[in-house]
Amino acid sequence: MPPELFPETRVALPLDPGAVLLGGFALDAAEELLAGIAAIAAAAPFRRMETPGGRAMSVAMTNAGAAGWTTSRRGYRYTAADPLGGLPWPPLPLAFVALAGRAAARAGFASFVPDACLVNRYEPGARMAPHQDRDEADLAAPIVSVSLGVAAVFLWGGQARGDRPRRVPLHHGDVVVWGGPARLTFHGVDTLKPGDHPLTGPLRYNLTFRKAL
Ligand code: MD6
Ligand code: FE
Repeated sequence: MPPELFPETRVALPLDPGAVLLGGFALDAAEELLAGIAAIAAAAPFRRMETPGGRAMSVAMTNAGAAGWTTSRRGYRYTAADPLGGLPWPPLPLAFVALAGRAAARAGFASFVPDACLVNRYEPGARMAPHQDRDEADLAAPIVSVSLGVAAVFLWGGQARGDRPRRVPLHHGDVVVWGGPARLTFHGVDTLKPGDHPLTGPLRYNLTFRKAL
């Protein structure tokens, strides 16, 4: 369906100072982004990483860019190489960098050039426990997060772990940008419900762009 018939899906919804949901911002780029994800995964396959506590994450992950986020028994870190195989992470496709920069600018963060893209893949039942993104060297840069495929419920918390989160639906093509006073907000993703999307089947993908180095 042509998204321009549904202007409400292109609305910017402020979540907090420094954080905004750009509804449908990535719709036009979605197929290109999914093709890029397939190319990234061909070089650096999705895998369920281990938490420092020794449990396998329910979300499968891979990365593109100069730095990739990993977790293992040794903790959370950014690495230049994929620990599976030891090669550098695949390059960030230019279309990814361009989209992230446009979204950041739309949210008021000029000149955002990411060097890391974490690719998350959710199957039904997968979830992301509430956390802060604080492993990046440059916390002055925002984060740009793109949702593709089956919709999920984003849990948008506060500055303290105990703050009760708001439940924000994230649909295919939605982009969340946050930075500044919202940069360390606690957030997570509720358990993915069974669904079916024309482009991804039962899966949800999420791209999070950061300046990690
Ligand atoms: C997800 N996202 O949407 C998980 N982190 O699949 C995140 O954990 C996240 O969306 C930082 C910034 C944006 C995000
Ligand atoms: Fe996060």
